[in-house]
Amino acid sequence: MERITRFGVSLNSELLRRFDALIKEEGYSSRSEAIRDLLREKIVESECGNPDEEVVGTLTMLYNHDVPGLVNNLLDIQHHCKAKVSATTHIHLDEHHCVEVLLARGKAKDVRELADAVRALKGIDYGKLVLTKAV
Ligand code: NI
Repeated sequence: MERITRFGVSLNSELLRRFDALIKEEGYSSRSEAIRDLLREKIVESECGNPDEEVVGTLTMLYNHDVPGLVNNLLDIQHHCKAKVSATTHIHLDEHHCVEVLLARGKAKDVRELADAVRALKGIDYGKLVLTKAV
């Protein structure tokens, strides 16, 4: 069974007022739940900063599939990278543009290397990587 610890926090009232307004807007039912999420987010961010940490990465990309060689290069990178590509989803946005979300697992440095290689391709208009792990 998980042990729960209570602790007190001192902060100025204006900061607390703004925090309460924000979490109310986001639908939190209590400060505790909002603070737990903030702590997890901070820990995930820090641990994913460790190059050897095992993580899951989602890479959201927007690209123009008409750019010569782009689609082949995209596939080639995914087949040869150190990270393991678990899944991709693809939406044909309009006649020229595609949105693709790629899910990859592996060491943070390998997932970042994959994302960097993809983003550097000519024709990739947008590429945003989010790393996560269980905490
Ligand atoms: Ni497409």
